[in-house]
Amino acid sequence: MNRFIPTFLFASSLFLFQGCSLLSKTADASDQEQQSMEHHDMSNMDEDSSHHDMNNMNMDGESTPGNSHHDMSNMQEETVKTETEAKLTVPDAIAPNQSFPLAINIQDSAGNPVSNFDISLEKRMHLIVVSDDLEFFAHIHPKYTDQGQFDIEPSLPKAGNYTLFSDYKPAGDAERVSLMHLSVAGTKEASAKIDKSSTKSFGKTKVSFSTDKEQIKANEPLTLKFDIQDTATNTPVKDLQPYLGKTGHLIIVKQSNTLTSEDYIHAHATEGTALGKVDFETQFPEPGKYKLWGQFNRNGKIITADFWVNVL
Ligand SMILES: [Cu+2]
Repeated sequence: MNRFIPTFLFASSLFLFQGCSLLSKTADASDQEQQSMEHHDMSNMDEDSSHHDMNNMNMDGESTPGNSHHDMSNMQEETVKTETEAKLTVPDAIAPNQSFPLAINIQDSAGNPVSNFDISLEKRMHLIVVSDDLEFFAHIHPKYTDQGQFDIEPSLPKAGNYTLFSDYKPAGDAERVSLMHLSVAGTKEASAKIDKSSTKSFGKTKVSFSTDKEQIKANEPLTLKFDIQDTATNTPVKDLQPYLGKTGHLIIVKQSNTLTSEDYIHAHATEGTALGKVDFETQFPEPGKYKLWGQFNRNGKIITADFWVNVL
């Protein structure tokens, strides 16, 4: 009897303690769930939401090591998503056709440099530069210096405004796209007329663009098809090689008065297509005119094939 009471007291206090800890665990779990939901909501509002989801969809089902890595980052996106910002530093006056120093500093929301990046498709940063009329396009790779800073010396062909989409992935975090703007000084030339043709030659390469749908409608998944031939022989090219880890890259930008990161899509080629054929699966977020640039590697020479599409 003497021994029973203390045991009983001990047992009941243990029970109470356990009950408490269970309660607090439940509370913790629901807190976490709420937090991660808030993160998710934030990430939806964030710059790289739907486009990147599409992007990731394109990458699913492929089996390169880079891909499974990317899938992991998708899972992390649910819980880890820091806010980042890209700060652009360029000279006050930029002249056409003259190279100039361009620095991009990636910072977190507190203004601290983000200094660790995962390598995505062979690079720490992919930088897409387009003129506002979408006539000019460049896909370049600034060199990582230190303390969140990337440097490159580009040159831009004509006066006017340009938009820069920087695509990067802070270590262990979700991939994102940050937008920047710059202008080149001088008198603006009139934009060239939009070339709507779907077959064009780019040097020794002839590219035909088509889709698997008769009409391209917003928010409908579709396949964008590139048929790549040698102009000399009119036969499918046999010398396509991977470019930045993929058979092809496709950048799509919506024609818009003020470009936002919502206007930007970066898709990757699906694997297993026939000789000289490169397919991309994607969808357009809203009706409008879009310009797309397919990029392919012919034995070390990068072909950039641009086309316009009208999305209903
Ligand atoms: Cu790139």
